[in-house]
Amino acid sequence: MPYYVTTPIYYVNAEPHLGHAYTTIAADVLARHMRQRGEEVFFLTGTDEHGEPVAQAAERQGLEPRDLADKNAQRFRDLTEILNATNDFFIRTSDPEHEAEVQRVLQQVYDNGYVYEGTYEGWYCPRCADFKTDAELVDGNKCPIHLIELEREKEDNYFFKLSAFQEQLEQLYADRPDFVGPGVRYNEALSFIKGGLNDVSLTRARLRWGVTVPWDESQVFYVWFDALLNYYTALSYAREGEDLTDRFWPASVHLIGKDILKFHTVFWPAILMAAGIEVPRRVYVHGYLLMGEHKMSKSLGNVIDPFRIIELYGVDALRYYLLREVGFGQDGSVSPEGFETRYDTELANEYGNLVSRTANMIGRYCGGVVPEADTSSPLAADFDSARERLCAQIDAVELSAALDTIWQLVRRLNQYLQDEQPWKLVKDEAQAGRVPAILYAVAEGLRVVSLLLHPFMPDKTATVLAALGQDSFGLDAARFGAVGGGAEVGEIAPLFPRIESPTPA
Ligand code: ME8
Repeated sequence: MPYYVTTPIYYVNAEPHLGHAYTTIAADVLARHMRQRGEEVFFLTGTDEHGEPVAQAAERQGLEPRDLADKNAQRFRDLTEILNATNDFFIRTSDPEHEAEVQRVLQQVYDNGYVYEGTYEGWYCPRCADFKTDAELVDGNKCPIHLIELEREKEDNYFFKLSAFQEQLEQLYADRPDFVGPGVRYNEALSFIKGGLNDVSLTRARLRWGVTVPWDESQVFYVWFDALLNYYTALSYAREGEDLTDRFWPASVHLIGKDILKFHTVFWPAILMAAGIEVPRRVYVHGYLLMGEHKMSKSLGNVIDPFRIIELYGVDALRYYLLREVGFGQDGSVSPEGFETRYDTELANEYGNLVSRTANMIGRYCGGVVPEADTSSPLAADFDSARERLCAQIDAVELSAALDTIWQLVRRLNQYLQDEQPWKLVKDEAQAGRVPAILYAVAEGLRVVSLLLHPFMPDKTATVLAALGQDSFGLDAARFGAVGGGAEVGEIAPLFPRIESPTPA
């Protein structure tokens, strides 16, 4: 079945930070892994450009919303590229094709009888582009996420009859326990629904920066409906002259952070039902990257710049660190110190050293060629069961668990070398004959583990695989013993060289 994975589309009201990089990296790991399995994959990311958050940020900077959007959309595109993300398309909600498709779908919702005129009054957070209930406010009348004072807003606009989907949504959750993952987020979404759904405002009367409402051109659509629809509209124009909707819809998985759970697990399926479109297969919700105890966020100003880390340490180290340090699905703290520790102890000492020791020994003891040997190594069973486990973990979007499965193999190989000590055996005439089989097993293990690791660290693993004579990345080849000896092992420069940590500015 084709695999369609998405990230949220990011607001262009500010520059990208590490939190945005996190979701894009995770989605890229899924996309790359599924391609390794031979699936047909479509991977979408992009930018959310309409609404108050962007209009207000532009005003603060003395810019037109479109100019701010152009500037920051380019920064998000740059991020996608520097992260080595293999997205098939980058959507901008200011694309005219997207706008036309939003109008078409929401007109359908209107024609189906799920829209009415009303007056809205409530606490509105312009940064969230969302109304808050009294129960959600903190410190009097502050937004619980952005900690800014909120104002009460009142306006006449059009409402979406979310309440009409109470039963259908409950049924969806009953029928599909994996609609939302992990389980704790499924429960959160379901209890929100069971708490009783109120209708929501679908349009804004005061704002100009948005998609015009086709049945009342004095209004624009509320940015969240315009934004959510990106996942669907992109397929209609991502590839010139081709409509990919039938092939890839419904999406396999929408990856999101927990800040936008309600929109994706409640509003999104409801609006699709109202338009008569199939709902996605799954929404997977990851946790927050924290700085100390606080969510890393542009409004709190405690953000880490991913461009800077990549410039210093390379993109693969960052990709690895984020998925290793923070259990995917949970919140977790990140820090420069934590990053450096994992860089030194795991990337340089465990994987990097394994690679250079293996290449050196094959150079010195085997004339630089992976020895031909019996493929029935004691390592084979561990590697093959790990591959199965990894695929199941990726299917369940358990990315940190998947990375741990791989890392146990890296450790298994280091342990094997430590136990066998081929550098001692070569000096003992009675034992030296065992060395080729040992080095074959390590080289073969390294080849398999590098294939499994490829989606997480595409550049470094490609270097290792090329040195081992493996130039394709399909998972079919990731079986221990699938390749015999004979590969000429080239020179491999240290994969993770020591980096002097920069002095704080
Ligand atoms: O919400 N930890 O855009 P946004 C982990 N435009 N992930 C984080 C993070 C953190 N500290 N900070 C940001 C929007 N993210 C809307 C989405 S989708 C139809 C519209 C990631 O720029 C995470 O994926 O505020 C989060 O959900 C997203 O960035 C929010 O990005």
